[in-house]
Amino acid sequence: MMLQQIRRAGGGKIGILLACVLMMGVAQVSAQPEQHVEVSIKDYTFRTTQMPLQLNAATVIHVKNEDNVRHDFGSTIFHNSPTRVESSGVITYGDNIGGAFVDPGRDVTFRFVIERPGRYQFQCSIHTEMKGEILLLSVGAV
Ligand SMILES: [Cu+2]
Repeated sequence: MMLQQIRRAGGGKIGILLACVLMMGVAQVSAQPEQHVEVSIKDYTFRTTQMPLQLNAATVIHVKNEDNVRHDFGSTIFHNSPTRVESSGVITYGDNIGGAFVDPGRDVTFRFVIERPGRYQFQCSIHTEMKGEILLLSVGAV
């Protein structure tokens, strides 16, 4: 609980750092590790692998473009969430980003905290038939 308050008040960096310290030092404490969503793009199709996602936990979406053309990963999932985007070694931050373009053979990593449960669509704005979905469960929901 204390971790969440610090993360909200002080920004993501402090929270993530603290989470690492907690995990190394006190194995019994159920500090939440990062939860990962892997998205690969091949043959103009999104393929998604995700574990059950929980609210208010550090979340990483990794998008890899295995095609020979440029694609886009666009979604409302990042709206109103401070998001760190790493693309080809360049790191940018935004509170309301709509996604990122992924060049052929490259990958993009999004780091953020999801605060609203639901089904989040994502799509490629270049090839509008390309769509996918990320499902976010609410903690404690039965
Ligand atoms: Cu595309």
